[in-house]
Parts: sequence; C-alpha cells; structure tokens
Amino acid sequence: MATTRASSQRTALLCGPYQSGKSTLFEALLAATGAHVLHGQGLSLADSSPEAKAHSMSTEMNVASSAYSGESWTFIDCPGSIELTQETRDAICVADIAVVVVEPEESKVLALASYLKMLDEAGVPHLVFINKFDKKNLSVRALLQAFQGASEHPLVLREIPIHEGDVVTGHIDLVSERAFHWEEGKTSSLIKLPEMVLDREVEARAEMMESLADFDDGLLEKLLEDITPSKTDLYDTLTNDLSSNLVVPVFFGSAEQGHGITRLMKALRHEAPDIKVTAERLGVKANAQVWVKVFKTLHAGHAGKVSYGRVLSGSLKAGDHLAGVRPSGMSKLFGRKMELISGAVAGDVVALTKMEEVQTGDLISTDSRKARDVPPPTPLYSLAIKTSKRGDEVKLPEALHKLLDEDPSLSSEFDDATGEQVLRGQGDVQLGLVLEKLKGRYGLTVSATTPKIAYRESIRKTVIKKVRHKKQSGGHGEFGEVELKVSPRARGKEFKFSESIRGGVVPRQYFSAVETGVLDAMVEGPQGNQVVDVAVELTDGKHHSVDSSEMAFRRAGAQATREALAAADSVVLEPVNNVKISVPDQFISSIQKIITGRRGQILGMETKAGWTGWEEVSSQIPTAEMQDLITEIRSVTQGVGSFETSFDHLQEVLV
Ligand SMILES: Nc1nc2c(ncn2[C@@H]2O[C@H](COP(=O)(O)OP(=O)(O)OP(=O)(O)O)[C@@H](O)[C@H]2O)c(=O)[nH]1
Ligand SMILES: [Mg+2]
Repeated sequence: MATTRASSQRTALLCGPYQSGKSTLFEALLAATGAHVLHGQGLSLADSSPEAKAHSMSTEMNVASSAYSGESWTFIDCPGSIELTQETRDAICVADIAVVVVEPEESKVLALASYLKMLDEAGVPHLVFINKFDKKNLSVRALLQAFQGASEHPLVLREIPIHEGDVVTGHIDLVSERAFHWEEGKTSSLIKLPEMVLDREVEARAEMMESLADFDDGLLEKLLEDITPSKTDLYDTLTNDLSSNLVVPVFFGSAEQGHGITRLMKALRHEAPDIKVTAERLGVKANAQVWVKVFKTLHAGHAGKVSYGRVLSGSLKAGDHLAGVRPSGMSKLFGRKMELISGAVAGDVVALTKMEEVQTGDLISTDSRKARDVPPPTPLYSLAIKTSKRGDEVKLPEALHKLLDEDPSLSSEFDDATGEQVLRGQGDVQLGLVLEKLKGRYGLTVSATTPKIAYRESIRKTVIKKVRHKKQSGGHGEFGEVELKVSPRARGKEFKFSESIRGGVVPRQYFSAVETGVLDAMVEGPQGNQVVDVAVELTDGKHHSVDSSEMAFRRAGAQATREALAAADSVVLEPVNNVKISVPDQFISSIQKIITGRRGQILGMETKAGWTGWEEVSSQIPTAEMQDLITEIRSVTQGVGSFETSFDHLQEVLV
C-alpha cells in the first residue's frame, strides 16, 4: 500500500512520566534539526522560567519550531509532574504524533500506562522512547515485556541494542538492518552487524514483522510464504499502522548523550501523520477556511496575553482577524523567544498576542470561537490564601485571574461560609507554583493555610420558649412577645418557619419580622456555627397597639430562638463528600485502609469502564479528612491514583 507523504508542517509532542528526560530529549531533537541549542550542557532552552529552574523540573510546556530536511517541525515538551497534566491534556490534541518518554525501569509501567491511555483516548498516534539507555545492565527484552502491560496496542520494538559488557554501545535498526555505534557528542557511526547479535537480530526482526502482519494481510501472506518483504513495504506498513494507532513502535537511546536521536527524528519524519489527519480528528475539514486550535495561554509580562495555537486549516496573514478580533501580533516560537512572522499555513504553530477573550482549548476561526467541550478536571487539593501586605488584596484578583487563565485545572472562589479565598487545583506542588508565580511575577506575598471546614450545627430536642421584648425609654416603647416552638428537622431539610397564631395575638404584619429575627439568631448557634435543619413555629405571643413594631418582634424572635437553641441539645455537623477513588486493582486494599483511616465509609467497588485492570472505589469521607487525601493516594499508587468528589450531606460530629 503506497503511503502519501505528509505535509511539511508537523508537530511532535513529548510527554511521559516525571523526570524521564523529556526536556533533555526536546533539546536533543532540536539540536538534531540543526537549531541552535547548547545541548549537552544542561538545559539551555527548555525550562527557563524561575519556577522551573528553582525546582529542576518542567513547570509548563516548552514549545519550539525548527526545520529538518527542508520540513518544518514544532516540538511541544510537556511537564511530567502528575499535578501539571493539564498541559499535556491541552497540547495532546494538536500533535500529529506523540513520543512517550520513559526511563528504562520496569517500575514505570503504571505511570507509562496512564500516558498511553490518555493518547489512546485522544486518538493520537504515539511511539515510546525508552530514555537513559546509558545506564548499566539494561535488558530491552525485559523492559518491553513489562511495558507491554501498559499498552492496549502491541509494542513493536524497532531496534535492538548492541551491548559491550554491561553497557549499551549502539543499536541495530530492525527495518534497515543497519548497525550503529554510539559515540558521545557525535553522530553515531555505521558499523558492520556484530556477529554476536546476528541471531538476536533475526529473531527480533521476525517478531516485529509478525506484530505488523496482524494488521496487514499483504504482509502476513508474504511471511507465510517465506517471502522477505521489502524495506519500502515495511516502512509503509509501519507508517499506516502508526497513523491508525494500531501499534506502538518502541525506540531507545540517551537524550543526554545524543544517542538514538537521529533514528528517532527520522522515524518522526517518515512516519508521523499529516496536519490533515490531525485536523480531521478535531472535526476540521482541510479547506481554505482558517481554523486554529489554541493549546496554551500565557500572560507574558509586557507582551500581554499570548495564545499558542496550531493552524489546522487555511492560511493566515499577520493582521487577519481571528475570533472576531485582530491579534496584535503573530509569532513563531523558540522557547520563550517569539519571532514575528507575516504569515502561517496549515500545520504551523503560532503565538497570537492580546486575544483577551480567547482561552486554551478554543477552536477559533476568522469570526467564530468554539469553546472546549471537555470540562477541566475536578480539584483535588485546596488552600485558603491571603495577601500578607496591606493594599495587596486589591491586586490579588487580577493576578489570580491571569494564572487561572493559564491553567484550566486551577480554580478559585470566595467561600461565604468560611470567609476565605480558596484556591483549588491538582495538588500541593501545583498550588505552590501558583504562590511562587504570584510572588515572582506580580510581587504578591500570599500566605496559604488549610481551608477552614464549613461546620454547621443543629439540635436534637424540641424546645418551646416565650420571650417578651420590652423597652420604655420616653416616647414610644418597644413591645413584642413571642412564643416559639423550635424543633429538629431531618438532615438536609434545612430551615422552615411557620405560625399557628390564633385570635390575632400577634398581628399578621409582624410574622415576617419574627422570621427575620429567627434567621438572625440562626447565623450563629450556641456552638458558633450556622444553624441548619431546624423548624421554628410561632405558636403564641402578645402585642401592644402603640408600642409594638417590626423591630420589637424581630428582637423578640431572635432572643427566643437563641434561648431555645441553647436548651435544645445542639450538635455540630460536618460536611461529608462522595469520593470515588480510581486505582489499578493491586492497590485496592491500601485504598480501603486509607478510606477507613479517614473516618470514611466504603460504599462499593466496580471495574472502571474502559480501563483494564482499574477499579473505582465509592466511598463517603468527611471534608475534614480530605485535605491531603490525594497526596496519600498518589504515594501508595505510584502516582497514578486519583479521585472525583462532590458534597453529599452533613453528619453529626461524634465527640
Ligand atoms: N542518565 C541519563 N540521564 C538523563 C538523560 N536524559 C535526561 N536525564 C536526566 O534526567 C533528569 C530529568 O531530565 P529532564 O529532561 O528535565 O526530564 P523531564 O522528563 O523533562 O522532567 P519533567 O519535565 O520535570 O517531568 C535530569 O537530571 C537529566 O540530566 C539520559 O539520557 N541519561
Ligand atoms: Mg521537562
């Protein structure tokens, strides 16, 4: 089957578990294209933000475009921290191909699986690059076997290592059957196939072809008839199987030492699909109409708001309208460096400035804008935040707005119940970075504490109270007498006010004043919390034709309620949440222990739909026990476990 070659504006995304070497590979690939990167001396282009430098990790994606063999390539390097996965989620969809970078350790299988799952769900063709192959005593066979457990599709090994002693010194490409010797800092040199790996090469090549033949009848027939397929046949099959997401090719090398990089780059060049395929996946037809998918937002100091987007179709000139407005500039990206360009075509990645209304995830055309339809993930961790310096509190909302605009997995709101500004996100690392950015970019020192719990209180007993409010201080007096029956209601029934006044002892016009007084008293019950689930009935009272007033009845109502509540055996209530924890099944018992250790109740368990080997444990856990729940779940599940939560009910705090 002949394969049409891709257009020359392609994008490869690098993703994968934390610290696997994605940013190092990002620079190595750029260096391989001839871009000016001081590769080999630590990162020189990627991770240039103060936060990334301070933590020696990627804190946001790195994007750079370069040219290779006359084609334009953009690389998007995503952070690996599990708390910053939103960046990967947002960028994945614009990539023609993804390279999942993983360390050569079998223990990484679960972390790898979550990336492969994400890519499968997004329908993005991907390959695996096993990095750090400069380590000793590596067995690609054992790794492949372990990693296969992470993939729904067959992993197809594309090269095998040449070992000398306990180190890998080169590789043999299984399609071209050529051997390369790795030399640090230099391009690998072509060598003769070493004798001692000939048998292994034949075996590995046969395995590769068998995997491919499962999806290609032509190839299968040739193998059955013992006909050796041509290299062109193999390359075509590989390209087709990869773009249809049927197989996952596996490469290895060392990003730091530059080994296996040219091989990887060539595979990307020959096998990555076209922008047309990517556009179609995003529901955009390849025609003259301009469509741009926005995959990142940055508030870049004096440059203002910058939206990174990929042109999916049509072509753009600087000054053209998008989403009904004119971007103030259009640039190509090389890390944080933006170089103004006069035009862009389908496949290009561009940075558009000052598109204030546009958000990450938007699909924009000349005068339309479609927002993303996938909601951002639910928050898993929260902090109450407060500026420390007087006057800064007015600057906080705008700074926060910009940071939230950059990361849809963050949210913030003022909690009326506790009087706190609460910042929510995916974990303590992500929220810590927000605080650092508030300080570094906006000069705001913000302190953070565990958010207060919105406790409530209610009562256990019914109490009847009569209160006369009377004041005589010259002129009109104040007179109002009420008898209230205050009784508990079932949980969740909230507040109810009624009256059973006979004979007009309390005139109708004062009923709502009494109710207002009752509500005044319910704001803070005897234990200091908002009172809920209480019924109050105005049963009796007295009025005075001259001295009675709304204020007098309001005060009487409030006083009677206070006295009744104090005598009604009050109880503190705490919020309890539904919590659905999803983890690979080997962690179920650890999760059960975590739930019970947090005063939680396990409600049930079921297999997670579409996630082989994963379970979802449904439970109810008090909010007071949930602050660091995500940290503990991650620590027992190699970082992959997560949960969804929503408020369910209030329950009595047992003392
Ligand atoms: N031995 C070895 N170490 C490497 C290699 N590539 C990267 N490293 C080291 O691995 C660590 C992480 O490298 P990065 O490139 O920052 O990894 P990353 O995947 O981008 O990290 P995050 O974005 O924070 O997830 C650094 O200490 C690198 O020096 C490699 O090929 N071999
Ligand atoms: Mg990185």
